[in-house]
Amino acid sequence: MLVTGLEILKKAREEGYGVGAFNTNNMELTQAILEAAEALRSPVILALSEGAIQYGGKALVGLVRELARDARVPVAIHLDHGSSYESVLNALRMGFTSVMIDKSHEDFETNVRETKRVVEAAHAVGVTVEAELGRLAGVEEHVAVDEKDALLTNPEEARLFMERTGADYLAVAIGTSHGAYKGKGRPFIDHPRLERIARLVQAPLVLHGASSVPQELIERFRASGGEIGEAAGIHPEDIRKAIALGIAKINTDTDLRLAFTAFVRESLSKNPKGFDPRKYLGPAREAVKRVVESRMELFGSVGRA
Ligand code: TD3
Ligand code: ZN
Repeated sequence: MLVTGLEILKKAREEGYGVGAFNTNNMELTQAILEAAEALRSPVILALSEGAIQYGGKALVGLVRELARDARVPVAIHLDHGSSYESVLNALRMGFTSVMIDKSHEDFETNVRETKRVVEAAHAVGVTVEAELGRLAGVEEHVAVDEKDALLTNPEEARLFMERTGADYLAVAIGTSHGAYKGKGRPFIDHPRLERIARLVQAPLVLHGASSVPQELIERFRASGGEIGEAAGIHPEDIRKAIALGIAKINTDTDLRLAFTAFVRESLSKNPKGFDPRKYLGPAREAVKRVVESRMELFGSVGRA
């Protein structure tokens, strides 16, 4: 059933588990995410970026909406990294039940003003809002403290930001970054900072750039001819700890892309004579479903639907 983002996330923060926001841009990814959620009785958030909406258009949004409505678990359809008021309004018109406005690259006052404007519009039609404070650049462990401070979310500012904007959930910068290269070895995560933020902000907190980039998937990707450098993601233990401290929404895109692509590659190279798309998209869909299931186990959302 289709619900707002806050409906799912409020319960998650209160009860101390995390819910995955998984990015989709086609039918197979959408099915894999929803099949995993139903199999494990987990609430789930389907995230579409502006790029995904542009790529898939009405066909994709219609499919996502239809499948989310029919799902036997709570599902929110979420605009990921909305870049403008217009983009958010467009998502509201298309029936999204959760929107993100990302003005984290603007100064504090602009971020407050723009976020507030979006909150008013979204709340007027019963949709809940994610905002972001701090910059999601990859921050290395050895970076000087004051340099980190300029990039990562300031706890006192976070409290003020949420008070002034009325946003429903907050994306924080605590060391993660988007993509398959999050740092050397075990990428740095600032748990003490998260703990301070969570003490001042009662709203559900959001972790972007949370993919774990499993070594097994990297090896599979390479074995089938894929080329990738020194990839590294967030250690599962670091995610578990972040959830215990107040993270309720965990964004995962890269892990799904890696799984999907590795299995498409593998299927194509195993059967060079084949040309039936179902024969290589089917195994990729199954692989994504397994990744989503293992993320749900890690987040603790299994059986919460
Ligand atoms: O917002 N997103 C998804 C879009 C970013 C492009 O990958 C995330 O925070 C996902 O982060 P990750 O770790 O999967 O790249
Ligand atoms: Zn993100």
